[in-house]
Amino acid sequence: FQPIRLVDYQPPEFLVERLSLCISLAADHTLVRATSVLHRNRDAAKKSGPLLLSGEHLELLEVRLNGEKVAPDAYRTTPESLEIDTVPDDFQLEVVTRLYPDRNTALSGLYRSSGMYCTQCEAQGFRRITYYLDRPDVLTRFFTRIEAEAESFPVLLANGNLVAAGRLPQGRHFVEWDDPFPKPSYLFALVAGNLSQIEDSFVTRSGRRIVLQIYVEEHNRHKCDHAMASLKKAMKWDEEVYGLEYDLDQYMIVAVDHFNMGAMENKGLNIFNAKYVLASPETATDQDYLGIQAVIAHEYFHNWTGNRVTCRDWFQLSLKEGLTVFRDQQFSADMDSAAVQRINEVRTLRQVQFREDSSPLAHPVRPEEYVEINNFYTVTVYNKGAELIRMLYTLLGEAAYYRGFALYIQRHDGQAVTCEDFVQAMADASGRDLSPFMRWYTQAGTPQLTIQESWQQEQGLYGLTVSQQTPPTPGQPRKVPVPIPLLIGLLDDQGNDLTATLSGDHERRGDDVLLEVTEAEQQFRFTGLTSRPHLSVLRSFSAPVKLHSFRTRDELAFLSVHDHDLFNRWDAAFSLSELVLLDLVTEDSADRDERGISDSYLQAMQSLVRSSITDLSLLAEALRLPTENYVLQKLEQIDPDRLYQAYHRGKQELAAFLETDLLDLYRKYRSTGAYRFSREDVGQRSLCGVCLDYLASLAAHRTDLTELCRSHYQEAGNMTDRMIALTAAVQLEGDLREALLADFEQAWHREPLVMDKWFAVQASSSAADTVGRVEKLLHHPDFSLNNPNRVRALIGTFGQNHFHFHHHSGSGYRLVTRVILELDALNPQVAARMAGPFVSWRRYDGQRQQQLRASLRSMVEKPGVSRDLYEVANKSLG
Ligand code: DPP
Ligand code: ZN
Repeated sequence: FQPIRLVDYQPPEFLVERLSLCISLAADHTLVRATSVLHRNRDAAKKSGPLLLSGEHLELLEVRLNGEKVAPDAYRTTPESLEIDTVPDDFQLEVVTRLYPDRNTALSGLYRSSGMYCTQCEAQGFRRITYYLDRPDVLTRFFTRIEAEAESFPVLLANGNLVAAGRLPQGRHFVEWDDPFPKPSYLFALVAGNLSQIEDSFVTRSGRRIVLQIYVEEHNRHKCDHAMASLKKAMKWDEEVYGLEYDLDQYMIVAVDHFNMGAMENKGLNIFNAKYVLASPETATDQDYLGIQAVIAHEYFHNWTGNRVTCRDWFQLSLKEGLTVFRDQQFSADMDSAAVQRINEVRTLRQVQFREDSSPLAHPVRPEEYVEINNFYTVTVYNKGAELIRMLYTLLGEAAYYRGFALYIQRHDGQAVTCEDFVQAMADASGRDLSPFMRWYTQAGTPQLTIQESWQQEQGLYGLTVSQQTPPTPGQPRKVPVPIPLLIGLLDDQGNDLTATLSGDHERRGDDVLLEVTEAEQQFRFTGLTSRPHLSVLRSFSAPVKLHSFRTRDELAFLSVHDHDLFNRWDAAFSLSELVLLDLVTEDSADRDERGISDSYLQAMQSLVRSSITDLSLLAEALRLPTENYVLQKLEQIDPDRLYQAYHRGKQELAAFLETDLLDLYRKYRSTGAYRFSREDVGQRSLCGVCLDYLASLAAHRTDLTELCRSHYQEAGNMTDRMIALTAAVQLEGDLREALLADFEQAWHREPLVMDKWFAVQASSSAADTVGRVEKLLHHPDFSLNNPNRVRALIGTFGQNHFHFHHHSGSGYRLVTRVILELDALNPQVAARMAGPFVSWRRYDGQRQQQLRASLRSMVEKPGVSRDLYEVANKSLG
């Protein structure tokens, strides 16, 4: 497989003036007639030559040029293309293809999901529908006619506005959709099915009434209200904050059961993984509610950042994704607890993105080459990409940021552009030179910051020496410094902010001081202090960097109680927990049993539990420990057994120390009233969940605590509480676990999204028999490799179960490898994702290395391996 390189980018040789699709769905195949008007691109380097179109898994039936049939010897097809030898500069092209959506298990292009037809064209699925210039810089106006049997497919949808509909002979019917906004093919969508809808409307600030529709299967109709409410909030928010209004008259969302990703922003017709649409208190958790709100908003926000202004090529993916993730993060922060929102973003970054950044798959936010673009829908492109936008926001300040954004839209509306174009608009609007900032886009890896403090009492002089260093990543042995916005605060011994009276080299951002770190090493000085301050650093996580720990545990304990920046207060507790857990993992086994965790840590956590934090979600997050998957990043060589033992010993010790406090909190906030998705109620449930999780870790020999789990389950009036109890019970081996799992299955076997939770909770269990259980679940009648949600629930979750996936017997590795090899033939995108846990094989001991490497080899060498899986496995082997 040959990589595609950014440096090889060439403008398209042809442009498409308009495209008219006639898609006729028949019982066992689909016919597509694509009629387009093409012109040679005057801006292209080449001014003559054949027309080369992309196409995969297609049966070509006919090609016509200006109405004339093209003789078969005047064109050539390969499994990936159609090349027509001689074409004039301006012409009409007609291509007729046949496809078989019912056999499409890759879920890219046109496919069937639970009786309905739907499409997924990003990144390169449109070429599975017809031969086309399937690249994001070719924009055109789409006209779509769909024909299908009327009874089974009463609802026929495509992008834009409905312009015609009518009956056809033999029980068939047709519709015609016209999308007035030129778009690249990856934004095309089609849906055909027997769907019911809920409808609402939104009046834009300029007074236009937009029809909003959510299409689902009839039995899910009652689960759309939260999605609809989220959509309306998002529309309003984007008008108020970004001044952006919706453009078409109709906005449609369709929920499908089989979907490779979360959702897709097709123009006017978003297609969603049902997981991000359907919610009722009985079937969805608070986290699901929050996820739906965020993803509905994300896809809606793409209408401007992605659709109206799109990407020139797929290397620029973060242009739309990083920006749109940042926008949905801003939105979520405004809707709910801003601190908790930020905490969760930072957890993902540290636990998933930092790990990717230090793995063989590390790549810049704007990658330079790929074998399979689907492998680059990553936390780096999305979440680190969003951090880049956030840094621009912090560096420029709010006003200049929004000016820059408006300029970007004004300049590039209707265009396909690059990351440089975005940064240039920000530079022009703020009058700053942002060229050094582009290094964040081109350089992979997580910068490490080292901070040294100095204090001279006589002069009241406080100094910081900040140095940065980014470790090498594959293909980038040497790194240069990047511009880092460092938000800090200085506190007195009571936690009061001293920054208001400071003088020194800095700007202000709200309550915080902004230091701009641009060099490998830099000094900052502050005067006007009477006593040595406490440093609160990297407030709000103002840059995606690792802080070399330089603070004492006492200092962290102080900040965890006194910092008035809520995010940093959490961060101090988190860092403290991390240090304590690391100690337990790395200390000598000889003195391990005696020492236990330090009193000062236990006291700090107790102060938190007893603190006056009123945002209960925030308190819950402060108490939640860093995961094993986070802690392991700091270890030279990972010993999964030792990590697991130490981690759980630490957690139990903490739980035992805090038991009475945890029980008090639990009893105080446990509520069995009617479900409300409100900030207060979510906070209460979250806090009770954390308490129960700690308490359950002590429950092995404690019937009172086992009973607490049981009653939590039995009294649960919603899925959030039910899952909290089930998750706790599944860690315990014994009757309770079996009873609750059986009850849950019996109650919910008709709800696929709920059954995903049932599969996942067993795959995530720390109980000793987990590998065997997962093996058994592979043969459960409800398990299917054809449903990505189910695969992610069972295999994806198991891959993150560090201890059991890395079981010393190798049984975890064998199980996942077997599934990946089988899945690769069906759905390469998802198969490649499942290989993630193998990637960092070098971090383990010799025997595990051998087993992991053998697994990766079997993937690379599999006959007929997909490019998706090949690229991931091959890069991992290095
Ligand atoms: N573009 C989609 C999203 O991020 C992914 N298919 O929303
Ligand atoms: Zn997106």
